[in-house]
Amino acid sequence: MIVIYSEEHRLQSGRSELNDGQLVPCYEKPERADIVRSRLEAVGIGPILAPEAHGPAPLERVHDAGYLGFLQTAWTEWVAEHGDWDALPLNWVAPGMHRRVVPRSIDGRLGYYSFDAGTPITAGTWRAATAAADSALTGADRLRAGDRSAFALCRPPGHHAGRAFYGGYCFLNNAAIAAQSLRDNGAARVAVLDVDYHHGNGTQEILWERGDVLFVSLHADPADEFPYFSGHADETGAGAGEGFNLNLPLPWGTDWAAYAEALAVAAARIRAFAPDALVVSLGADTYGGDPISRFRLLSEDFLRMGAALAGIGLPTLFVMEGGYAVADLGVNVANVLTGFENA
Ligand code: SS9
Ligand code: ZN
Repeated sequence: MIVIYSEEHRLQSGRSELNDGQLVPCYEKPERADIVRSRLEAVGIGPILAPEAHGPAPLERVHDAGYLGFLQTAWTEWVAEHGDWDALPLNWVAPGMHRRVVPRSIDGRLGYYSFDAGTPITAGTWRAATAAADSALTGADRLRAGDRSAFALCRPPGHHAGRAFYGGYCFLNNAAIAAQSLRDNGAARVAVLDVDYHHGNGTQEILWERGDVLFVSLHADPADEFPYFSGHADETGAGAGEGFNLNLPLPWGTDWAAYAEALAVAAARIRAFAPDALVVSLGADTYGGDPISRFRLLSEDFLRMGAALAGIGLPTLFVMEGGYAVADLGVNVANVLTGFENA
């Protein structure tokens, strides 16, 4: 399968994130994409191609114009105010406060447009994020051209980014942007299946009122796990989207046997929806060795995951999301794609 990859991912290289009360080196780092790329080369998955630029229009189909403008200028404004150091937010709105007025202050706007302190904006964030979105869009183009599958090796990831917010290492929602592109170019229905360990709260928010794009997510129970305020089983969509959002929260310690059962439920729901294409938000942080996650999948289980995804029987665009056990990330991601191709 064709792999779409941009060197521009390196431009997102934050110094630190707030984790467990400390500023620690960013888990979401350039080495992640490097090791995936080299493993794909080693096992012969490819060719690996650069993305085509798609311009601002497909981003504006999914994200708020004010938010996109903020992301483009945030770094310059931050440096003018505080100097050359990663931009992190420090204040958020609480119930009873107001977010009617967009703050003039860059610090105020960082909080206004975000939901965590783990997602630094750096000099290269906008360029890296747009290259990742272009990779997902180029992958969507491949499906339209008739490919059975494609892999967009996106970095930074996207599934936590909403219409007008960033967080969870994500700025632009690559999977939602690709799904919208498929819709805008002839697909009547598209399904997004999120297998990252964390709930894809951004994708859910973007697709909440959509009956034409089904969102299904397997993830750690938000009662215990980031992002905490999204991902419960009773979140089913609203308006035209009622019934088109399926969350399958799973407990800490989930292994392949339990995961496979939930994946079968997800697959059945997607087949019943009968979409023209499937976008898989592919996080490998369900791996037992992941440093910030608590599922117990083994490397060989990712082969089984790929085979199960192939069993859904749809043209499939894989979009890279999380996975922080860097040494094993290449093997785990390549295993999903190999399992899919060999099914
Ligand atoms: C764990 C902090 C988790 C955010 C994780 C975002 C994952 C994106 N102590 N912080 S796939
Ligand atoms: Zn994740």
